[in-house]
Amino acid sequence: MFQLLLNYIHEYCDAPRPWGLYFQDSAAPQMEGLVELHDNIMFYLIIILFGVGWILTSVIRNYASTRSPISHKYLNHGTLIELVWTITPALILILIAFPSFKLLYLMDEVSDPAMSVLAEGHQWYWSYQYSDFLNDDNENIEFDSYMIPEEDLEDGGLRMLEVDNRVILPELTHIRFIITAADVIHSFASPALAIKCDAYPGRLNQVSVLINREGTFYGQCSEICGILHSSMPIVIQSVSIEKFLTWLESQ
Ligand SMILES: [Cu+2]
Repeated sequence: MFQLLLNYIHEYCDAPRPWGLYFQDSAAPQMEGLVELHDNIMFYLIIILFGVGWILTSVIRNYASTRSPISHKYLNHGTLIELVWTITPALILILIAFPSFKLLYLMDEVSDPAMSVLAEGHQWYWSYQYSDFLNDDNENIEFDSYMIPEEDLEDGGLRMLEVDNRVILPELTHIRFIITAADVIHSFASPALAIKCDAYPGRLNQVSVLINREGTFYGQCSEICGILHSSMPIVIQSVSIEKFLTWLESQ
């Protein structure tokens, strides 16, 4: 029973929901960082929103009145207010820029990965290669991952998101994704893992990820790449290391 519940959680609880407006639940340290940066910026944004809103309503309501704190006093010229509205935004921008750059360079770092996965975008599917592992025929483990069309979906399968071959990855392991494309520009993306990386033909881009829990994470190609751009989803399933080894064994 418990196992059944756990399977359900791992299978469905990270799936995107209709009308989902906020981030998906994070499953990687980078995503925690992004959510934190977002909340940080929202803090300043709300202060600015209310500040500007107050000034605007004040100007509209009291424009002709001598009681007006803003519109009357600074109708022609005001050195002080000009200094304030120049320096304050500059300071706020600096306050936003520092954590932003910190996160940007932190996410750029690919530190000593335990394994690499090559993801190659094609019109219109993804193919994956586990170049660190060989199968019984001494070949790299590689497979294509196609979307399952709506009429072939099993009960509970997600429309336009389910694929025939998922990317299986171990949890709590430093993984490097090498991302490229075979034909046109695609983009490899998984919101819960904070991955979004352009896939260019003839170029290898890399991102690193550490998935900190088990789960099934959905993403989509995020660069308009042709008529079936919306039909090349990405499904990354994170499992325990034992399960990952069993899966490797079966390839
Ligand atoms: Cu694409």
